[in-house]
Amino acid sequence: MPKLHIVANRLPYSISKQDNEYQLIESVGGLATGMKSVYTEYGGKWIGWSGLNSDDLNPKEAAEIDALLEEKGCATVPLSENDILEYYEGFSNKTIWPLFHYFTQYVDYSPENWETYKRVNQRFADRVLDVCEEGDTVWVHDYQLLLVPEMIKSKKPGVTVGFFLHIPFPSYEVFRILPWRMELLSGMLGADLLGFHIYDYERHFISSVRRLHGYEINFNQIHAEERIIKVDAYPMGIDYDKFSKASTAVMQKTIHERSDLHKELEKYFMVSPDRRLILSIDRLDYSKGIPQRLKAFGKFLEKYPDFRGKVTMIMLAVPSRGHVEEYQLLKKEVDELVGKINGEFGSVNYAPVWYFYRALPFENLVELYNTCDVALITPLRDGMNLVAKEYVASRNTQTGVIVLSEMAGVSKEMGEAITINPINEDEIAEALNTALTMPVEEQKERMKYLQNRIQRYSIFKWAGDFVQDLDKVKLLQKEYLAKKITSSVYNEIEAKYKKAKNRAIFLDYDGTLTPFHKNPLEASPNEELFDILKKLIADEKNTVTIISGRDRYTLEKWFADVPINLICEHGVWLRKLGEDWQTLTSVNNDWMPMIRPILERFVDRTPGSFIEEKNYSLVWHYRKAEPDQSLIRANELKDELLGMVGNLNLEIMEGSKVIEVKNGGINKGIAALQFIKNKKYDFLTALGDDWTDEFMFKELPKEAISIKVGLKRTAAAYKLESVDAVRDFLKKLGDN
Ligand code: ADQ
Repeated sequence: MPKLHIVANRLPYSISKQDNEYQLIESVGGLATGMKSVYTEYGGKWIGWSGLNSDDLNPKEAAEIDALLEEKGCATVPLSENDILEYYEGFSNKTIWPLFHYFTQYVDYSPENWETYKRVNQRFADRVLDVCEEGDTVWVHDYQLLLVPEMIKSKKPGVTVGFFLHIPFPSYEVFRILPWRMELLSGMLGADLLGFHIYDYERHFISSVRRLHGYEINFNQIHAEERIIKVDAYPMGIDYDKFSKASTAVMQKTIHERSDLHKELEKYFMVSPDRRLILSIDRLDYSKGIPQRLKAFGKFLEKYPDFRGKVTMIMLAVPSRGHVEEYQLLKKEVDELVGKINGEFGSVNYAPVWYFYRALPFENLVELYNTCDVALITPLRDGMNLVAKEYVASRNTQTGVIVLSEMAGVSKEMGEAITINPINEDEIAEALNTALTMPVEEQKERMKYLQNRIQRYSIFKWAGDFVQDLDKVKLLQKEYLAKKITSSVYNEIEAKYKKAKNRAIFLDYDGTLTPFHKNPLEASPNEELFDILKKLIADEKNTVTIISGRDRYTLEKWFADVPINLICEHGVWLRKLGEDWQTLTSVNNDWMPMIRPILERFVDRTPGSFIEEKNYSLVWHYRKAEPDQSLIRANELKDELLGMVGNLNLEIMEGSKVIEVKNGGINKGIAALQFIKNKKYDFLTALGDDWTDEFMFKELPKEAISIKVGLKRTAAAYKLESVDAVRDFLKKLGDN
């Protein structure tokens, strides 16, 4: 039974030592909760770091801890002091974290840290390879382990790898700054399914892949050399019922059972019933916008003096990454700002900000969610932000308002929150006023929608969806790989070839016999290709035809010394060996003056693109243009042309980085059929790589050996992965 394993920087337990004995403390974080349900159900392991410095442990202690964790299905990856410094605090938290959150000024480009990051990622991957078998599934988490997917895939290609990034993936313009961008991207592309919280991160990732790797991308499928890789958005959820139930339980406690914090909160409201509480909760991190939030709160008190003495902000900041300088400076700034606001607006019995610099037990957290009227969540950047969802889940009365940064992934799911720009202190101050004066009915109306949505897409649904899609991606890959020409498939084809007396061989040119060239005019055949073709032609049983969208002059020139049949312009022109050029159908060019100006307009607006004029068609080439822009332009052009071509009996053909407008009723399929109609062939093969070749694959008789070059969906019976594979294939046939 295939298993599912989880890999994350941290294991879902931390270790404490009591009376000289090690004990495990279960993590209560969202990821731990969600993933535990997954890996235990599928009988897998959780691979990660225990949180301890391995230099501090003697071998006996390390073995004792490993054994404890082993019992819980965990496999440990040890980290030494230097690893922690350079891999975790260094490359993960001082390089990737700031860069992916758009804090380029904080990025540390230390090559030593990069080396350690690679080494430690390899250690994680090796541990995974120890515990998993071909056929298993591995789900890798987050930015500390970007290289792990490829490290697993390259050793065990039969393992299905999923990867989820919990932080934003930045735009290409930011990602490209990293000297190691290519390695990181290749590392991630070892996965079969990549998940992000929201579509924007997915889009940024795809754009980096397109620009750096040049892979062909169809919507959210990346056509890598050997595999289809799927990319999708899965907004991470929370254990909704846990918060909701805890919130009810907290409220049902008798006075004696209530926590100290709860009693304090009640006392606060006893002073005056129109008092209000605003809640602010995060790890103390510069990405969370805490200083800006404090300043905005100051502005609010200044602008709305009636609220002074009546509104308090409870600010929880969980200590985080305290060894990193930026975090120490942030702590100082926050301390000072809290002091300043309390000094300026506070009084003997009123503190505007209650500041807690520590983690709180779950129960206290729920008490705060339950009691506070407004959640003020204003990160400058945040992958998702689970605090917003936890607040929603804890509001059993359905009152409460969220003021939310548009820079948090969660804002995409919370249209009912009051969204603000986290830098705009005035806007936040206004939003606080709106939130605090919002009628209860409106609060309930908004909260009802939020609760429905957040409850539905819980952490369990999120994890389940991802795992299900991992299964689906396996099926998708099979569909694409099913018809690969393996050596046994080749032998069958060769046997048919040997037996045949009359063979017709149709060969597309660009992308099939020869790789694409930035400048199509420079893609002439080389000696190797001539040798392959000449050998095939030398066999009298073979009728070899190049069937291409190119114009006849170019092909005639390139193949002047080769006795080969040519079909050009997708079937408009035909030249049989020893005969003159003939058109296969009656066509005219009257439409060209109408269509040319449209294409010219697109050339003007798309630098690097150009028009090719053939006898019976016009082609807009955009291979040399900027990839993302030209893709948008290509869609616009298609749109515009589609409105015109019907009346003119024209067809629009989309090839590889080209859009071609031509007379209707002509294509490579019709041309190939015309070509073979007067003779009986007992071996038919057609090779091509793009959409225009699909006509051949569809039109030729069923017994034809149709071969698609590349990984895209096709009507062909077989596939070869590249031009090199095509050349090998033809060379072997020709050697017979
Ligand atoms: P974080 O940056 O840690 O997570 P967030 O999603 O808000 O941000 O999660 C914080 C968690 O810590 C919440 O579950 C919250 O309850 C808890 N917490 C906060 N303050 C606490 C306190 N004082 N005491 C106890 N617990 C406290 C990263 C990304 C996010 C992404 C998550 C999940 O940065 O963008 O949402 O991963 O993918």
